[in-house]
Amino acid sequence: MRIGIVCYPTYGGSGVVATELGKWLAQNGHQVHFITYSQPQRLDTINENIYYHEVRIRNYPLFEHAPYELALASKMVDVSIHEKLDILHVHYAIPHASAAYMAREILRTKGIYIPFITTLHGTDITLVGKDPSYEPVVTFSINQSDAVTSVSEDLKKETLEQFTINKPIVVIPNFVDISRFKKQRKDHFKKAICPNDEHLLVHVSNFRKVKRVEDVLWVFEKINQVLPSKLLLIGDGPERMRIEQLTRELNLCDNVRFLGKLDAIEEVLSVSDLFIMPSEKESFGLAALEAMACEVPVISTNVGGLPEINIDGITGYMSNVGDTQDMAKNALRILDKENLPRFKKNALEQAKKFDSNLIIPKYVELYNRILMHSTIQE
Ligand code: GMT
Repeated sequence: MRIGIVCYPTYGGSGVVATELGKWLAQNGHQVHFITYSQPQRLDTINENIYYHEVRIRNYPLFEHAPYELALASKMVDVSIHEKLDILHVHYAIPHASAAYMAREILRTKGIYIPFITTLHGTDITLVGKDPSYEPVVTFSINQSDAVTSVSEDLKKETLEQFTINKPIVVIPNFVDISRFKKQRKDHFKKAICPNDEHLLVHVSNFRKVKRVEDVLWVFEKINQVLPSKLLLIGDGPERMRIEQLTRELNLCDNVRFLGKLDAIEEVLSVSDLFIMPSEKESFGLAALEAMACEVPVISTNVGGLPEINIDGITGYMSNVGDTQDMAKNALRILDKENLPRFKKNALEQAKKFDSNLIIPKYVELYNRILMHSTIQE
């Protein structure tokens, strides 16, 4: 199959899922064409089946806002024709689904039918998508998609509650490459960060408000009063400055390190004891799944799709949003040396259920189904 993948190339779950999906498809003999405005963060391997097409936005003094969606739709048309694509798969509804709709309709006027699949990831529905400034276009383009997928049961439910949807939504959860995300021996690294055998806690996100990174610090502060620990914060984003400031105010600078947009996250996860995800909203929680694959238990909130991956009392614990007292209490329970090995083992067992080799074939199956169907409909 020749598949066009459209995604955000930035540090965020939807881009990671799209890129890892494309890499797996390419390794399994499909031809994959990434269409984005810059090289996706995780597109770090060379494969003869992977192509990258950059969307160039031509600016003009008249434009206060560059018309990205038009440039993207035009690029999709161009790539579809010249690379003879079979299908387009767009990740994150805004503006990718409406650009795909436009591309499909332009191609239709040229006698070509390229179906498109929209994967809903989270904030495209739960935060941005339902804003009245986008809602009519989001509803329309979801309904016009040839197929729609969501990354959790909860996101499907929320989409059906918030929008008037007349298309079936197929749930295909996030997945993890367990050959990459696995516990590695990195003792030297652990020793450098935790010279006195402290426990190592970790958080990975794009530092947006919805991630509530300040709660990570409040939880850490409480844990650290009882159990000497270190905290690594991976990622970057709009909240970073505020979090740095809070770290100073809480007098935690000696025990907290900001590592920025790290590529080899699995190396840090390999030496971590606990992952903290105190999000206000989280449609799935890919970063938590990657941690679990590296045998790291999870302290999370109980929102969105998190209960679908973090099993309370088994792979970690869940608390209400903002209840940092409960999160710290649960964290100490996990870090107890009697309990930690069991939680680590359970985290890995749970992650294995989301192995890419088990989940990604569901996308391939969907592509085949849509292609069969759209040939008949043409
Ligand atoms: O907030 C992020 O981490 C990025 C965001 C995105 O769409 O880029 O992630 C969403 O998609 C991920 C992949 O499907 C999910 O694992 C995340 O839970 C989801 N984030 C939110 O719902 C806040």
